[in-house]
Amino acid sequence: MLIKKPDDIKRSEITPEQTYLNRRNFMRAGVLAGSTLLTAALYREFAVPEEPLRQQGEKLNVQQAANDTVPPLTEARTSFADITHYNNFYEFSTDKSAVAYKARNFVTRPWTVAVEGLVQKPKTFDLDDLLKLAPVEERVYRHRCVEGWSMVIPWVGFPLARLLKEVEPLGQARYVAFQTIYAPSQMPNQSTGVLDWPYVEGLRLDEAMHPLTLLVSGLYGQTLLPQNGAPLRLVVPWKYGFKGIKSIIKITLTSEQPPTTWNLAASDEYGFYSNVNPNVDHPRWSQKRERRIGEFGVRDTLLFNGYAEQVGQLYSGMDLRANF
Ligand SMILES: Nc1nc2c(c(=O)[nH]1)N[C@H]1C(S)=C(S)[C@@H](COP(=O)(O)O)O[C@H]1N2
Ligand SMILES: [Mo]
Repeated sequence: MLIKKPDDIKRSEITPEQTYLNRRNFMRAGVLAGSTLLTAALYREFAVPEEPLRQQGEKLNVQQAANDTVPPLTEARTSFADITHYNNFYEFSTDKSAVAYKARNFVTRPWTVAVEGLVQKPKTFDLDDLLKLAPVEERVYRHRCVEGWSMVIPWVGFPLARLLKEVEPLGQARYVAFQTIYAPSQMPNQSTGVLDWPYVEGLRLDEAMHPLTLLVSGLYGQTLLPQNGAPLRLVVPWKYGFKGIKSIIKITLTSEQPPTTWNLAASDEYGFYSNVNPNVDHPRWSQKRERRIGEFGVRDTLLFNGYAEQVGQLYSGMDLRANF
């Protein structure tokens, strides 16, 4: 297999997660995957109709960030068009440019989010009640995908801590598990073995309670479009993008470290922590640099994606190579 340096990578070629998947599917089918070309051909989706030109969400009543926990970003925001048409959402497609179209009819109402497990007051929230309970604010964060690209996104959301406090975690709770909706009639790839479904993710409780950790319901002042994880997704800005699980229906407080989809798929490549770290390479490629979507050239990747001052102490004393 051909591994390229980030400098050589063109947008359409950054697909290591997908390369892995193809390998797995080939193995399942009893065929040996030898060439990237062949695997790309397998997944190329022909006949993807033209995308709707101007998809818009509903305008949100957004407050300015209420506190000084959010480091100000001077880097340019990625365009709305790129944020909404360059997506990883494998339930719909493994082709980043096809997700927007394939997800366009995804139904996001009515929607409930169950918060349960080791909590005093388990509750299933209707999404609109949940959003009333927690006023949303704008948070401009860097977004770094493990594949080597990044964006700057003005998310709209509220701290996950606000929801967790509402249900009162018990003393034994040490982790938070998240689950995406399972709706194979709407999500075509859930009828395939491309990943184990439903998509699941997890955080340590202190990571989940950190003021930078958001539940997101919008971006650029509008409700999320389906391709970005409508109606509610997680955003953890110091971790690789795959931790930002989309279209969440269940949140469970646990005492044991919960399974995560990418760790289940390839435990040697994707760990539980998945903190952005230029000093710990992925086994098949470097994490030292990244390509900012919409810009030419590459940038240096920052430790904890530039949020070390805010979150570094969560990992003091931990070996970040062993806990990748
Ligand atoms: N349910 C679900 N959540 C998911 C994914 C997915 O395939 N399914 N992809 C992840 C990955 S790899 C990334 S980089 C981000 C992409 O979010 P965006 O499309 O809003 O930029 O979503 C993450 N959340
Ligand atoms: Mo990603």
